[in-house]
Amino acid sequence: IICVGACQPEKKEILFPKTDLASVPLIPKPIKTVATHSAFGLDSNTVIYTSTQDPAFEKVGQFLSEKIKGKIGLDLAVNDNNSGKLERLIYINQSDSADLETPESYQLYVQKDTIFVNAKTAAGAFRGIQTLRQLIPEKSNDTLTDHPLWLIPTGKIVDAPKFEYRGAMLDVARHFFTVDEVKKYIDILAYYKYNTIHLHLSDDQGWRIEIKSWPKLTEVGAKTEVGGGEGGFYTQEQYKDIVQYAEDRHMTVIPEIDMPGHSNAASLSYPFLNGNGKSLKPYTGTRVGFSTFDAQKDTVYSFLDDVIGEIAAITPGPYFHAGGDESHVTKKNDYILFVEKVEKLVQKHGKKMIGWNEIAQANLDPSSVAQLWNESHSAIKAAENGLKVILSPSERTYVDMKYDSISEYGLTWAGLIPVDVAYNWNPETYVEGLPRESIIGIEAPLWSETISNSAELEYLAFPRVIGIAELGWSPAEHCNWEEYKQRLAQQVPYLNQMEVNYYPSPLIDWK
Ligand code: TNX
Repeated sequence: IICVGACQPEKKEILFPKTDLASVPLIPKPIKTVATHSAFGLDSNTVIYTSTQDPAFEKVGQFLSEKIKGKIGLDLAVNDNNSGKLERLIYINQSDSADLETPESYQLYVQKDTIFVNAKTAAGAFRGIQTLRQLIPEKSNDTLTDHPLWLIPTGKIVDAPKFEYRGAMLDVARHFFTVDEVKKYIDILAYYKYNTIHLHLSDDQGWRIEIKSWPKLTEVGAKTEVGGGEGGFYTQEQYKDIVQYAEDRHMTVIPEIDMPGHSNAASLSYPFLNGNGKSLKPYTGTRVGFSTFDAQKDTVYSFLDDVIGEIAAITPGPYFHAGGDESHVTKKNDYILFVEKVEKLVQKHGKKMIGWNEIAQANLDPSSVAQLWNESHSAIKAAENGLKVILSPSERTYVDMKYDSISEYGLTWAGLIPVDVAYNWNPETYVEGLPRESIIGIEAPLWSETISNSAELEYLAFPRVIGIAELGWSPAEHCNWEEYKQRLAQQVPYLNQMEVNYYPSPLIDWK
């Protein structure tokens, strides 16, 4: 017998199958899970309530309601005092409990009639509801009743991120990606608890963001991309729209303008910027390291003051990424001078600078951050100078590398990266000599020389970025390939629902 709603107490015997919270294929795996083997029956009488003090909590409740509707079709009211009997309740609660140690920590208690999501901040509640989304089965238990119930296993989850920074980078310069394509990527990243999306907005092949004080950057510099396609750019309004979409998912956008190298598109637009002495032509190939800004000219720095200022003004996050990689035609002294001056400009506009690991050659402020991609010794040097480090070791996290010899897209210079290689490493100990306290987190860069639309992006990103999400969030002792690959196999319903063109790696027994 199953009783819903108006059952008499004496008849209230609910024969739910035994559940096991600990065997739901959650990714990233939470710190602690305790199963109590009963079930919360999510149904049309369920309502969502949130702590009312903070409107950001209500938005988290609305986000959950929308995603539940998208997944199983149920339309749950949020903070609606007229919605009846409060039979089954999801309560998203602001809590100052000392157990919630970081802003993104959360606790999830699933009881028979009530689910509590406790968090100190709305960001923590947002991470918590991603776990809850993953606990909701695709199928209702409609063999028992014509009133469908989606059974959520009861128990308790206590969770917090390993790293404060969990990023994915998208190169929209080599090939342009539309606002909708970027949003789709962000939405999937949020499901796996990423909190940062880094947009590589300029390179030799194209300039991708409107700068009102220097209009030729987009009139000229945005019209090209790898392979000769039409390129494109985001207006400032479109960029703000992406920032808002990310913010709604408690994700930070980090804009990157790559310099002094990787700057052909900018110099083509304004030739006074050019410092390599050669004549300028649009570039649609995939070589690197041939362009540079002129580090000796004051006008270059006033240009950059405007560019950084305009972008900083529409970027709420704390960082501005100034690139700094592969400046092979910039003299070493010029490079150092340039990076140090750009750091000051970034700070003038209220941001902290991030740069690729080459920036460690300069004398930088400890508020700046070095992003390791190819030289461990640079990351160690940066840490010795008090900088924090983001880990993106190319042989593990470069999801633009091919998976294997039959991969359709991707490059190979950092090696082939099958799904297990991208997962099987420990960021906390990977770089020998780099102190744990210096590491703020990890990032998976997706360079776009070989990809130009969502389907191709997804082929390279998925499933590898899902594993990197777990490495960024879960304690090392929970990261085990043999066990992880079973959970990964069970992401198929979600990936199918999102119409994600993931690479069906033969290493995984896909469900
Ligand atoms: C190296 S990684 C680059 C990029 C390329 C990438 C291709 C880095 C900081 N620079 O310019 O797109 O390799 O994998």
